[in-house]
Amino acid sequence: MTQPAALPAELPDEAIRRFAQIRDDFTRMMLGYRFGMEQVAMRLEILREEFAELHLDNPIEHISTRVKSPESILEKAARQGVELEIPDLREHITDIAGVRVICSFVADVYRLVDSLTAQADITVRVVKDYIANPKPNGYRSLHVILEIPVFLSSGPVQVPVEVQFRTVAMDFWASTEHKIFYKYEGDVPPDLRQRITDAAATAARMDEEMAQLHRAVHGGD
Ligand code: 0O2
Repeated sequence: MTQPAALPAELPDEAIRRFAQIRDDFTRMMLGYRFGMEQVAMRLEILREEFAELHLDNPIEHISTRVKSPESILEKAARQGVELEIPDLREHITDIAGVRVICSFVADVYRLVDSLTAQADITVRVVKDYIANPKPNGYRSLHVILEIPVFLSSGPVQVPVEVQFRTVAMDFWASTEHKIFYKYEGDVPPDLRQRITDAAATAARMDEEMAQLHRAVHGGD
């Protein structure tokens, strides 16, 4: 078993004890998020394999996962005025564990959300439908913050996981927009901002065109 790193001997016992407690609590919290995220990804993989094996229309193109870094959690907590205590972080920072699911068609997004959230031990906390109501810059995706149980040695914990569902076209726009914002460090000139928003509309038209082609070939509404 890995032993925790030794602390400097000159620190008072109480400070060492408190530090070790915070470190262990934080490690346990992050483990819970990782396991929760892996559980959600596994549930989605099961659906994907089921669709594939039964030769049904597979709605899932790609699944990715990430746990927010401690720096990014602390930065978001500071930005939102959240206390740097574990119960406060648990309550208010709901995207520590993230899963992103890329679907072929918009209809697949809604079909998949329904299949996942119908599972008996999954609780939906928040749904943000930026497909029905895109952000002003054109960002589209469906975000679901759900809770899934994770069974640790200390007992079960309900872990919130943010799942972002989007189409390939939405994902292409979002990842490219993210890069452009990074390059300009958030200060994008207005004409470029407008072009980014126009590009989001182009991506939405592409989704609609592909859905129409799919219906023309395979039927359906
Ligand atoms: P990362 O690395 O992808 O996790 P906040 O998280 O404070 O921004 P809120 O209300 O908690 O705000 O969440 P929101 O806006 O519903 O969703 C936040 C996440 O959605 C972001 O996470 C992005 O992944 C994605 N997102 C939201 N808006 C945009 C956008 O305009 N462009 C792009 N490319 N992605 C967006 P993070 O933490 O920013 O990053």
